[in-house]
Amino acid sequence: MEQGEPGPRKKSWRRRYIVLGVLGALVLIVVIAVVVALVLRNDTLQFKGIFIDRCKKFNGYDCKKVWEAFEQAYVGRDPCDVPMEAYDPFVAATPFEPACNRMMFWSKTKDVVHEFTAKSDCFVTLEDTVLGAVADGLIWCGKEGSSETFTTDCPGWRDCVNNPVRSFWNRVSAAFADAACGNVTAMLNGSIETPFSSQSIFGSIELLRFNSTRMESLNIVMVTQKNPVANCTNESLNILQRKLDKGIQYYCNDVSEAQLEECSNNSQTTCGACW
Ligand code: N1C
Repeated sequence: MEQGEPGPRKKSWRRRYIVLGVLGALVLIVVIAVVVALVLRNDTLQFKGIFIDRCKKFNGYDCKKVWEAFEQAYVGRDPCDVPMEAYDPFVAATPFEPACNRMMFWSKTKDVVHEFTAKSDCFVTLEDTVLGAVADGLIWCGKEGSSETFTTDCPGWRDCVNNPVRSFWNRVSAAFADAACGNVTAMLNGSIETPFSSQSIFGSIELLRFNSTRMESLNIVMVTQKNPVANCTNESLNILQRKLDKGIQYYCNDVSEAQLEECSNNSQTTCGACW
């Protein structure tokens, strides 16, 4: 062996350092991945973030207070035991000015309605107000003994009636209908056999809260496709009329989807004068 060359002992130490270094780096990567996964999986933080961001798009609300009023309804509670009244504080924290003559209700036509209202600024749905916007399309629930918000494994419509999502929509729909004023529009689906259902939120809550001291008329827009299954002569609409406060005028128009599209594309159109 020549002088100055690393001996076998030195070589093995160097190898050990390298192995230790690689192992250390691997452990670090795993730790970082676990932390990132935990943060991303933190339902409460994610859900709250979406909620607050949506709330902030509306002026004049204390979004921290709005969030607290919302989460107290279901956090720490059995997710099958959240009545609609649990959201009373949330409704109290989100007062809104009703847009008389421009309020839009719907049943089984969510996509068509929002396609329509997104293009023309004429109508305001519940999801256009802070009341509905913060939770639109979301799922959430709590658990007894926990202060977290969960977004998976929450009870659905079939599991139990008093679940946090259903009770929320019941409560905010009631608040929206309580404020309905002037000439009100509702879009129903002419592609199903019973466009009006007494079990829907529209039929079981909103319609029953329409009040003739504030409202003048209810204008049903029956959205029809090429081969409509139902139109304004549909029997279910007789039930609707019977349930409507007597002082409110009832009208119904069959409007094709193509016609609706034309209405929303036509910027000259004055609001509501399209059908
Ligand atoms: O049960 P629905 O319709 O008749 O409820 C619609 C009715 C509308 O007029 C809205 O004002 O009630 C209000 N509303 C919402 O704004 C809303 N956004 C999202 C009711 N439900 C809403 N969602 C979800 O759609 C919610 O999860 C609920 O269960 C469905 C109701 O849809 P539907 O049966 O077509």
